[in-house]
Amino acid sequence: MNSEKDFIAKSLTATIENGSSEWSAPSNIALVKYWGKKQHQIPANPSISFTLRDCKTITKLNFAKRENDGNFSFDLLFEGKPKEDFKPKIQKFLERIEAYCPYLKEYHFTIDTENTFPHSSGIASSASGMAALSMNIMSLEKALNPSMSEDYFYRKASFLARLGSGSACRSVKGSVVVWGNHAGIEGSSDLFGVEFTSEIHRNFSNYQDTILLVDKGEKQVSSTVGHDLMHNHPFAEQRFGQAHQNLSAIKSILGNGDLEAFIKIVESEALTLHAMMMTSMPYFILMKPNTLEIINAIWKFRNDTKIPVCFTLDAGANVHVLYPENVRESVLQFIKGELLGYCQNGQYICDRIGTGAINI
Ligand code: 2P0
Repeated sequence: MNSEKDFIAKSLTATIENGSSEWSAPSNIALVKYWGKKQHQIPANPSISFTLRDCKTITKLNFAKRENDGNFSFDLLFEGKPKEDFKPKIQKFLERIEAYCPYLKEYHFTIDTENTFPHSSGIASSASGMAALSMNIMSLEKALNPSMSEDYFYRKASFLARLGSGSACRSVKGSVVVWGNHAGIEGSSDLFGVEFTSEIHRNFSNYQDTILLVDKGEKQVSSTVGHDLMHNHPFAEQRFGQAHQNLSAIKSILGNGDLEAFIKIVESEALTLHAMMMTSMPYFILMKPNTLEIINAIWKFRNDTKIPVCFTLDAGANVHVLYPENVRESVLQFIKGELLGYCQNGQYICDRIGTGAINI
């Protein structure tokens, strides 16, 4: 499975009139960031992420056979109610994946979706949402092609999710997921995410991610636009090279449990991501003053206590606070005492490493 052609559905031997499936898929947080892409969501550099456990999208798909009139036919419900605003994104997704799922126009779909995290919390639901929908589409394809292997099922789900939103391909399977060709990671691919299967040191088991909601407003610049600004970016080639090096380094770190080295790479990646935004043309800043307050407070706390807590950032102002399970109590006390004042309405979400999509 190393070419797009391998993902064109074949052997659709069964006839399915109607049915339903339901999957949850989690959000993920990148350690080495994806920022910059080629056509069809092919990443400009490889990335690696922790899969989250509790921040997820739950999507139910009903399907009923219909006359193929050359159009896609679907209703979209968000928390049980029709949501017209989400439909164009789904329409675009279906158009992108149609070549690989030629059966889609033969069905009417009802897509009923909800998130476990608060709506417009500034946590992107595109990764978990596109992954959950892709799992459901693969459940239908598996019903049409009962001989499909489990390996193909998950790979194609990740492949489809990628076409919906790049980072969504890292939300399908595994606790640590690599997406993008990397010389040191066998089986890694630009087409889909793969589970990081090397041994992971116990320092990282049940690793904690507390998400501090600094700003829940609409971002001024979407990720899609941000990715695009890496074309002709003056530092692009250096950055893509650095991501390869950082992925090699983090691969060793995940094996040897060196938390000091982990912190250096993860924080540098977060700041580099935002540095790319600040040095794009046009340039933009997604961090807020409170993002920097939190970063400085984390550095001071770490310096004073030697507790291995660090931050990372997504394409937004929120801060992900990452730390090992054995320092949970002291870090939560620090967060509650010193960081919540920087959060919008004092809001935060306690999450941790999870394992991927779940069939409900
Ligand atoms: C990541 N981000 O690796 C990076 C770091 C945000 C910061 O991938 O245009 O929603 O749908 O492929 O996946 C967010 O961008 O962008 C993202 P598209 P996506 O997680």
